Amino acid sequence: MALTNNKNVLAWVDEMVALTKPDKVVWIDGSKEQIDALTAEVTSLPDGDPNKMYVLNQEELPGCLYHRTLPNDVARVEDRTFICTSTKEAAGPTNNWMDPAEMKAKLTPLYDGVMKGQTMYVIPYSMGPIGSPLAKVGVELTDSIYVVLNMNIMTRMGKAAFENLGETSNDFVRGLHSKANVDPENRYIVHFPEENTIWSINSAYGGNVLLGKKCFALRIASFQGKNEGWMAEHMLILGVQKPNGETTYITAAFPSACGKTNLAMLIPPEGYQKDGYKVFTVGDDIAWMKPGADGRLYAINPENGFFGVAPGTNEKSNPNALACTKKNTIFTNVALNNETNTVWWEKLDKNPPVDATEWKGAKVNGPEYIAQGGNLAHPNSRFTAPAENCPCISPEFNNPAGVPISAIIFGGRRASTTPLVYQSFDWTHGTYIGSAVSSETTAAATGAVGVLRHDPMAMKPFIGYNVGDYWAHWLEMGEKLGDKAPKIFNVNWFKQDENGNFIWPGFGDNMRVLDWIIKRCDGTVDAEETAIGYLPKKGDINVEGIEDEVTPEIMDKLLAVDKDLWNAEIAEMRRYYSEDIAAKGGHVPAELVAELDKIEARLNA
Ligand code: OXD
Ligand code: MN
Repeated sequence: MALTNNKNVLAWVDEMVALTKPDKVVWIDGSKEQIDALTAEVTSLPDGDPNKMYVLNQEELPGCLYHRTLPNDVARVEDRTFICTSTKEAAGPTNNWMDPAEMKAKLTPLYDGVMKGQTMYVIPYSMGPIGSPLAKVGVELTDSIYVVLNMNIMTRMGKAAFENLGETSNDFVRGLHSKANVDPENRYIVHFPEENTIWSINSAYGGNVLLGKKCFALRIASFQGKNEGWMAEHMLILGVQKPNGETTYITAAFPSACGKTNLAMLIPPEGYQKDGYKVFTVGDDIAWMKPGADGRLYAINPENGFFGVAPGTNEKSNPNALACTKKNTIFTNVALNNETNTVWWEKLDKNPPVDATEWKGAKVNGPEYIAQGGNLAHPNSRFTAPAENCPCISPEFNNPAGVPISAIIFGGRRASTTPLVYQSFDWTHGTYIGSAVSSETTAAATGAVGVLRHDPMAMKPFIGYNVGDYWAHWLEMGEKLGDKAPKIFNVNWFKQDENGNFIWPGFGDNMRVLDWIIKRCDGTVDAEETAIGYLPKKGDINVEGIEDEVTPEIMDKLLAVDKDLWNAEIAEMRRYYSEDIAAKGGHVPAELVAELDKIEARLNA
C-alpha cells in the first residue's frame, strides 16, 4: 500500500512501474517486521544466487549479515558516472556529461521491463534527522533487498520520512535503481540535477546503489545547495569537548584513503584524556551546512550510519569504528572465517583464518593465500554500521538544528611542501586552499616521484555542477557568513623525511593539531604569519609524551615553508586552473587567481 498521498511521488512511482514492469510493488514502511521478513527472504536464497546474503554468528555478531558482490562490481565507477544538465557547461570539466534527453533515450530501453518477475521496493528515506530544517527527502526504487537493508542502516528509512512532505511538494529526490544483469558494459550512474533525479543501473555495489549517499547527499545536494544557499560537502564532522565542558565542532575534507573515518572517531592521547578532553563523532563522510538564525554555519550529518572501508580497521587504528561493526552490521566483500562464521579482513589482526572464504567466494587456507599475494578481503570491502553503535557518537547527532562549526579543515597526502598545519588568512584564502587540495601517490616499486592528483575540496568526483561555479558558491557563502564564518585550516599528516618515513605519528596524536586549531578559534594562541598562512609558533603544538619521536628538529621540518617548493606549488596551481579547469569550460573565479598572486608576492618579497 502506498505510504503517502503526495501526488508527485505517486505519479512518478506509477511511471517507473510502467517502465520497469515489476511483478509486485512493496512500499518500505521501515517496520521491524518488514525488515525481518526481507532478511529471512534474502538469507534463504540458495548459495550461488548473486543476491544471497548470509547470517553470521549471532552470538558474536548479533544482527550481522554478510554479502559478496560480483567481482566486476566492487567500487564506484567514476568513468560511468554522469551529470546530465541541459548544457555541458553547467556540468563543467570535472564531470562526464550527456544531454538529459539523449541519456534518457539511451537508458530507457535498459530499464524497459527490467523488473519483470521481480519485486520493486519503494524506499522513502530522509537525509538528516526527520523534521530538521536541513533534512531532505528521497525515494529510491530498487529491485534489491540488499539495497533496502543497507538503506535501513544508512538513512532514516520508512513511512516517517514522508511525514513532512505534504500532498503537493515536489521537493524530493527520485532515485531509480536496478541491478539488471550487473553488466559492467551497461553500468550507468546518472544524475539529472535539474530534475532531482538519479538513475543507476547494472551495479549492486553500495557506492553506486545506495542512492542517498554520494548520488543524492553530494552530487544532487551540492547542486541544490548552490541554488538554495547551503553547502553539501565531503566532510567528517567532529566535536571536541574541552575540560570546561564546552564543545568545539570541526568539519574536515580529505580525499579517499587519507583517514576521514579515523579522524572522526579519534581517541585523544592519554594526557588529553586525563585533562578531560573528549572527541565526539557527528559524521564520517558528508556534511550539509547552512547558516543558522545566529549567522553561524550549522552542520548536520545527513546519514544515519557508516559505510566504512574494512581493511586497515583494527583495535589500534580505529577501535571506535571496529566497535561499530559488532552488531546489526552488513559486511560486503570481506573474508569469512568458516570455523566461527565471523568476518576477517587485512590488518584486522595477525591471525587470518585457516578455514577461510575469500571475497570472491573460494574456500582457501587464509595464511597460505596471503603468503601467495592474495587478498582475503577486497581492498574496498565495507561495513555498513548504524551510527548509534559508535561508542563516541555525539549527543548532538540527532539534533535537527545541527552543530555550529568553528573550523573547516582541508588536507591531503603530501610527502613534502605542505606543513603539518596552517590557517588561512581569511575565507577567500581558505577557499583557495580548498581548491588546491591534492594527494600524492608514490610509485613505490620504482621509487619514482609522487604523482599529484588534484581533488578540490575532496569533492572532485562529487560536485554536481561546474567546479568553478562551486568555488564561486563557496565565496558567496563566505560573504554571507562574514565574521561568523568558520576559520579555515589545512593539515598534512603525511609529511616524510628524506628516506620516505612519515615524521608525524598521526592517529590519536592528531588531537595535538586539533588542539592548536581550537585555540586559534578561541583566540587563545598566537601564530606566525608566513607567506602561505598562519603557522604555529615554536612550542605551540603540544608534544608532551611524544618528545622522543617528535623532536624540535622534526617539528621544524613539519612546520617548514620551503620557498622553492611553494613557488613550484603556485606554478602548478596556475597550470591547474588554466589547463585543467578554465581551458575545459570551468569558470575559475578571479578572486582565487588573485590569491595565487598574493601568495607568490609574499613568498618572493
Ligand atoms: C568514498 C566513500 O569513496 O566514502 O569517498 O566511499
Ligand atoms: Mn567518502
